[in-house]
Amino acid sequence: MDRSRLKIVIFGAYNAGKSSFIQAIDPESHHVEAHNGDTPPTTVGLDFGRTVINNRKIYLFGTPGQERFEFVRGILTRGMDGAIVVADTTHELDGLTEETCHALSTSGYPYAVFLNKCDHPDSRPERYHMVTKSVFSPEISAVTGSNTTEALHKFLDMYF
Ligand SMILES: Nc1nc2c(ncn2[C@@H]2O[C@H](COP(=O)(O)OP(=O)(O)OP(=O)(O)O)[C@@H](O)[C@H]2O)c(=O)[nH]1
Ligand SMILES: [Mg+2]
Repeated sequence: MDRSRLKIVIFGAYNAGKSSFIQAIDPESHHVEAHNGDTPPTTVGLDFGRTVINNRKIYLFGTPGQERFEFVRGILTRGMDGAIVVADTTHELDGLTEETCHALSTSGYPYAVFLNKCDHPDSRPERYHMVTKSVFSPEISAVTGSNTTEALHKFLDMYF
């Protein structure tokens, strides 16, 4: 397998911080969103970002958080080398995150759970204990950028 390029797919619930994480890693990342009236914009298609770590090209593909975009998630996982689940630690563990972690744990793909929004006063990373027990699960903040690059480096070092 060609390990000089890696496709990493970013999963996570609606509003978890997937787009923000990709933006933190690659400020020039591209992002497709839908504007519907006064609700906050949400990702319809995908986010795409890239970076180079240890001479390796890393391609990050963000998946849409909303259930109705399930088909897009299916397309984005083709050719995936590894996955990162972004978890919103200001909210309780949700069904999509739990199902995604379960599916990844039985799939054999390298994956990690990035505990996001740790800068927020309501952040409680222990909410995700059930899905982080035996998985690399660093605490990050996608908006401040805190620990984002370091966590991605460690994840890649662990598996690739
Ligand atoms: N305090 C805090 N807010 C964050 C953090 N990451 C994301 N947010 C906020 O959470 C909201 C959602 O962030 P997005 O990056 O759009 O989340 P997403 O997972 O891409 O959302 P969808 O694509 O709609 O599912 C935004 O208002 C962000 O500013 C973080 O680390 N800390
Ligand atoms: Mg998004």
